Amino acid sequence: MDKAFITGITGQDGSYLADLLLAEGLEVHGLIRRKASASNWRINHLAGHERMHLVNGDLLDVSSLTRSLQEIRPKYVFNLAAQSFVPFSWEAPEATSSVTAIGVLNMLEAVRMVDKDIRFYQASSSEMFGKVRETPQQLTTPFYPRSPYGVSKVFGHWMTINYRESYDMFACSGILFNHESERRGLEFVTRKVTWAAANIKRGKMDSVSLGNLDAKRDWGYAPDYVDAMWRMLNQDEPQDYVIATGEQSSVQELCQAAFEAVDLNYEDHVKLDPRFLRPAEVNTLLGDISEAGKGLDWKPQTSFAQMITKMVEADLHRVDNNISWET
Ligand code: NAP
Ligand code: G4F
Repeated sequence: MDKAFITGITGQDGSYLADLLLAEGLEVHGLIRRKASASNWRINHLAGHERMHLVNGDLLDVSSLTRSLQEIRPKYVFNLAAQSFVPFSWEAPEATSSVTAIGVLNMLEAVRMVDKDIRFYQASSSEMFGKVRETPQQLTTPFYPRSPYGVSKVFGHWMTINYRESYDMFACSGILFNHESERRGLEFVTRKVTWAAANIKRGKMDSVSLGNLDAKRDWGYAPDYVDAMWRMLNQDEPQDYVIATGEQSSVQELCQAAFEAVDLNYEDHVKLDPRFLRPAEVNTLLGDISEAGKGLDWKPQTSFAQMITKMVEADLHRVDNNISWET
C-alpha cells in the first residue's frame, strides 16, 4: 500500500488532502506539532480511520522529520506546513521565515537523506508574484513578493527547484492562487465575511470591519486544489504548475456575494477599519491555468459564487446549531 506523509495536516489543505488520499486507498501519515491546546478540528472526522496516522514533530526540527521518514518510508511527501497568514508575517518576520522558508529546506534535506526517490510536493503561493509584473501570471512571470511571507515562499520555491536539479529528485512546486472553503481559518477575508454574514443574518452581530475592499484575488475552492497537488505527484516527470481559476473578484464583490446569499445588503454592514490595511498590499492576482489543463488535465470544478454559497450555508448551519466556527 502506498504511503503519504503530509506536513500541515491540521490546516485547511492538509485536511482535504488527507480526505482525498484516504479515498484513493493510501495510508496517510500527518505531522502534528505540540500545542498547549490541540487544534485538530479539521481532521477529527478521520480519527480512528485504520489508514490514518499522526506523528509528532515539527518542521523546525529536522531530526523529527528524518525520524518520521525513516519510520514511515512514504512514497509521497506533501509539504503544506507554513505560517500562512500574510499580516502576521510583518508582526513575526523571523518566525515566519523560519517555518515558511527554512522549514522547506529542512523537509527537502530529510527527503534527500532518507530516500531520494520520494516524490515531494511544495506548497508555493501566488503571493510570490506580489506586485505583479504581468497579467495573467504564469510560471515564467517574474516574482515580486510584497511581504515576509511572500519572500519566504520564493525561498521555498527556488529551493525545491534547486533540489530537483541538483539531486535529480522528483520535487514539484504548485503555485497555488487563493483557495478557500468551509474549513478556512476565520482570519482570512473570505471566511471572515461569510461568518459575519451568517451571524448578522441571525442577529448575533451588527457589522464586520475590513481593510482594502479594492484588492482583487483569483479565488478557488480548496478541495479542487488538493486534487491538483495529487495529480502533480503522479506525473511522469516532475514539473511545476500554476493552479488557479483564471477569474478574479474584488473583496467588495466577495462581500456582495456573501451578503446577497442571506438576502442582505453588504453596504449596511461592512465598515472600513485602517487596522486591517497592510504595510504593502498585493492589489491584484490572476492565474493562467492553460498549462495545468494541458499537463495535468486539471480544471477547477467549483465557481466563486458556488463556493461562497457553500461557505455561507455552512456558517449559517454553525450559527443555527450553536457550533463554534472551528467545527
Ligand atoms: P493553514 O490552514 O494555515 O495550515 C497551516 C498548517 O501548517 C497547519 O497544519 C499548521 O499546524 C502547520 N504548521 C505551522 N507551523 C508548523 C511547524 N513549525 N511544524 C509543523 N507544522 C506547522 O494553511 P492552508 O491554507 O492549509 O495552506 C497550506 C499551504 O499552502 C501553506 O504552506 C500555505 O502557505 C500554502 N498556500 C495556501 C494558499 C491558500 O489560499 N490557502 C495559497 C497558496 C499557498 P497547526 O495546526 O499546529 O498550526
Ligand atoms: O484572505 P487574505 O488574508 O489572503 P491573502 O493575503 O491573499 O493570502 C492568502 O492567499 C495566498 C495566495 O495568494 C496564500 F499564499 C496565503 O497563505 C493566504 O492563504 O486577504 C485577501 C485580500 C488582501 O488583499 C487583504 O488586504 O483581502 C484583503 N482584506 C481586506 N480586508 C482583508 C481584510 N484580509 C483579511 N485577512 N482581513 C480583512 O479584514
